[in-house]
Amino acid sequence: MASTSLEAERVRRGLGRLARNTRDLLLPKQVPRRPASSIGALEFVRDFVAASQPLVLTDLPVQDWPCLERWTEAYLLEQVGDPEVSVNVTPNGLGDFVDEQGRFVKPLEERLRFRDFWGQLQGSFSQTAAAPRSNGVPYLSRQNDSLRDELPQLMRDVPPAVSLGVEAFGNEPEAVNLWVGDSRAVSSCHKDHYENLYMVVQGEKVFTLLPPAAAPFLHEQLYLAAHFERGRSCGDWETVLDSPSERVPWIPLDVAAPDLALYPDFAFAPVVEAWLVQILNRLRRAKFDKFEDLIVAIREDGDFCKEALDEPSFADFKADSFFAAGEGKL
Ligand SMILES: O=C(O)CCC(=O)C(=O)O
Repeated sequence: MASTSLEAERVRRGLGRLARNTRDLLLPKQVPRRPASSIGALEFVRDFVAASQPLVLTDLPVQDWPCLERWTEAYLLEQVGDPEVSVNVTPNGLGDFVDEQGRFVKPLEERLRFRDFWGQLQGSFSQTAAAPRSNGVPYLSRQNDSLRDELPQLMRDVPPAVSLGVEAFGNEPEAVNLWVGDSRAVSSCHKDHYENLYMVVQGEKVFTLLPPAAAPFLHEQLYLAAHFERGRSCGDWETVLDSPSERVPWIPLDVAAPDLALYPDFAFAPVVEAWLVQILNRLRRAKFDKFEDLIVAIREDGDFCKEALDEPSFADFKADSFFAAGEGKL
């Protein structure tokens, strides 16, 4: 018995050292940003993939990504308004999370015409997280190849594969997903065992990223699986245990606001935040030569943001309906 606990302590210390070394030697203070054309597969694999390091690729060529120009509301509704898509709906915006009763809760999956999903999303911009719409927070977030499977009409607007990924990972993409949602939709902390290339077509996306060495410090446990269902009266939601309910391993903590009293090991986990942003391309072309520089500065320095946007040359930018509607969120 004594030797088992000694062994456990030795492993615990070793994992702690690995996490500390990862933080000190490998974790970038900020996720590096590189123009896509400046990096080849060898460098990508050597410096990023093999070392489990994230990278933001900027300046993607518009000719390879027609979606950047084409995906306006009018275009999307014309192309895919009527087909049905699977939409994950939750009362609180949280997909796949551990609730206060210690259940692993999955969203309600509803089939909606794309135009009805879009209408619900637009209708909810005036709502806040504190007062969510009674019919829930919709997030088009199906896995398993949702773009090719449910919206193949849009595949002409993206390359069939990203050549850097094909060369670096050694295969064509196993799944191409399209996810559409607003700022209330939050994916809880989870482990991905696949390499991911993530493209933001419009808006802003923030990732909290943890290297593999953080895994022992995430308080992962088994939870009974449950799902959301709509209640009897409009606006009511119920959490219902799956039948039969399996135990699912999941991470219970909120990495954006971890409760260290409840989850003290998380203090040892190395963490870095990555944010991606894509503003409507027409604004980008019209207003900025060095758009990435402006956005980085805005993100890092709120005062710069205020000053920059107060300059007369940015007046049109600020008045654009995209920002006036509060969607820009910069
Ligand atoms: O976009 C999200 O909300 C989560 C994305 C994700 O979980 C993933 O790419 O693995």
